[in-house]
Amino acid sequence: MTVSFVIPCFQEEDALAALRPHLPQIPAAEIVFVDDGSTDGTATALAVLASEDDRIRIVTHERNRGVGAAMRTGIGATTGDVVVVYDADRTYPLEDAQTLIEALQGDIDIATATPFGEGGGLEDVPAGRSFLSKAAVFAYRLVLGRRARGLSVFTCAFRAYAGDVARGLTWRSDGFPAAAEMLGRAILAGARVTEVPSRLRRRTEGASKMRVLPAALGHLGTLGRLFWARMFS
Ligand SMILES: Nc1nc2c(ncn2[C@@H]2O[C@H](COP(=O)(O)OP(=O)(O)OP(=O)(O)O)[C@@H](O)[C@H]2O)c(=O)[nH]1
Ligand SMILES: [Mg+2]
Repeated sequence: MTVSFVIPCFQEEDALAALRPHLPQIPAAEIVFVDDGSTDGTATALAVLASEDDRIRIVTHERNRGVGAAMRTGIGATTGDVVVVYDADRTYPLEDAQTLIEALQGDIDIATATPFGEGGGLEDVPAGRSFLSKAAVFAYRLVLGRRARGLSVFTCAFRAYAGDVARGLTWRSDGFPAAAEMLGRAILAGARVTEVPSRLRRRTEGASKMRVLPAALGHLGTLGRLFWARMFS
């Protein structure tokens, strides 16, 4: 079984420098970094990483297109039996990737990390962020119905997917709501999902690009599209 990692990056020169010593711990045969039109030192930082680790491939967007578009490009470039999406800022422990990969057993298609529930946690995460995540759980479960029963998170992008499932997914959102849209579309298509507890901490390098209000508005559009898909297709 081969594993591909996808790591979207936008203005992440500091986070990538901090990721450097951890590269050998990435449990993958292929690591696809997507430089999403960064204008800081991200390209140089990625070139340094690639010179040290021949598993690394770099895909570049000419202009910034958003994390949803970066995941689309990155996943499309993978070849692994399993695809893991991971944030460049390492706000979830890298060690938990192996647990996600191992959770893809039997008929499970997607294993998603969750900070909610037993064994998970949020460390110093801004209140607006956790509120948005919890509100999103309520809304996505309402829209997706019984098939989403029991899920505690939709907005967390840190997941392991069966490779064919990831590469077969289509989603419209180019921004932050993409993580929830991907899960929602997969569930509507019959994918089986499991959750793995993990601890989300506040980022320590670089700046967050996440803006709660635009993300919340984006989720409303995504929820509408998923509701439409559930009802009419
Ligand atoms: N925000 C943002 N992130 C992008 C974009 N393209 C790629 N990314 C990457 O997507 C991942 C998630 O972005 P973050 O800014 O960490 O968003 P977050 O994890 O929700 O919030 P913080 O951890 O608080 O910063 C990071 O690896 C980013 O570098 C983009 O256009 N905007
Ligand atoms: Mg982050």
